[in-house]
Amino acid sequence: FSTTATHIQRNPAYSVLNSDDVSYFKSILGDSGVVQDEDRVAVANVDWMGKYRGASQLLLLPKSTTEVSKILSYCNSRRLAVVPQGGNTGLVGGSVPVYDEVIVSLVGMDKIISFDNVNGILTCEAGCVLENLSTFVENEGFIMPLDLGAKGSCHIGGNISTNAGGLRFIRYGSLHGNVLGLEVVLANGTVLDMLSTLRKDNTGYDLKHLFIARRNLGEILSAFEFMDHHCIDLAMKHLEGVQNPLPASPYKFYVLIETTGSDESYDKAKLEAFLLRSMEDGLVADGVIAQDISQASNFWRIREGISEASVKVGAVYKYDLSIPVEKLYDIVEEMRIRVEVLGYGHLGDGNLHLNILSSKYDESVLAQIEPFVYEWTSAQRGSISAEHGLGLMKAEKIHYSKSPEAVSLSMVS
Ligand code: 2HG
Ligand code: ZN
Repeated sequence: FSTTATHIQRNPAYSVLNSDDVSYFKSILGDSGVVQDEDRVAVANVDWMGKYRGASQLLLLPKSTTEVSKILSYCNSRRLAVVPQGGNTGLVGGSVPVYDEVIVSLVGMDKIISFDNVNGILTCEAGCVLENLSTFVENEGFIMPLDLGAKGSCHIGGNISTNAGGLRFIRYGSLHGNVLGLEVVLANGTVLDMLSTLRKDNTGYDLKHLFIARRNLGEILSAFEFMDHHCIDLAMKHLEGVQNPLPASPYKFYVLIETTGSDESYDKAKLEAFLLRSMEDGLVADGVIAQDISQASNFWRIREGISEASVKVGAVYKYDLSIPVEKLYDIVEEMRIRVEVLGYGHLGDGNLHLNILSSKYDESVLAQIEPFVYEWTSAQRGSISAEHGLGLMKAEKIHYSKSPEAVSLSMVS
């Protein structure tokens, strides 16, 4: 064989592994997590094409984030070079050592942690084999947005680290666009918890049933907006020239669904069937479908005009929160005990716009809202800035949504 990496010189600043190092690793991983057996280490030293080959003496098999963190923290302090390894199916020599790096294989971290079948969110460890994940979600009626030839061996961690494209890219776009959160161990062992958007607990609130719309309309759904009746009342009162398409309807919630497919008559039939079925099932009490562009823009005018209508009252305090969809409206109801509130937003993204109305800006009103809103959102592991940004308003509040490690990392990067 030949290795194409020989032009890279081993950096003399890296230490050479010794027996104390091996003893330390055994103390954290146990004997079975520390592999020195020549045959087993040899397999991990070479890529599957036999093209790239390193000379590592040690293969480590952590089983948890804590163990990965301890390994990296130790290697960092000892200046031992490390190569992380997943399914070792790469084509560019990225998953094997070049010299004597310690190989940290994620093969033992192959657990599916949770699957939220309301929102279609999978949380799993980095060492899960792609095909196993596909089979798992397919049994739940979903599919992975990634498929590729090496699926039987490659790990999702490696897929994400290389932003693997594969066979479904044309439909679902890049894998990074499908990753909602990550837990990351930095080279110095620091654990960065950026998983917050993945933590769903599914304690049922009726709003989650509205997600059935998402499943039924699937590929043609292009907007899924919700607003409570306070929003509709306010829009009717303050916006000129808009009409309530459901005039005699004292319902608590309204949803505006837009579909954009390639065949108008097919889309319309699908939407009508969905509405009919939802009404029969009691999920939806009443609904109308826009018959032409001008009706459709009237519907949109109501939804888009809520923000504009909210400032007509005098003063408005605006919060832009990402919250697990099942809990999305709980905060609105909790706030309503104290102040006048509008709840609306992008339900499809779990993004609530919480608007608090007041006759004037006043410290005593603000004291009713903050820090409660931020603390509540933080306790749900939500985000205090879903789409509007932090700005002057929330520059000092970032810690409610990001760990100190993540904040300090973004300061230096
Ligand atoms: C919207 O979705 C905008 O209407 C504005 O993001 C939200 O004013 C707001 O709170
Ligand atoms: Zn918005």
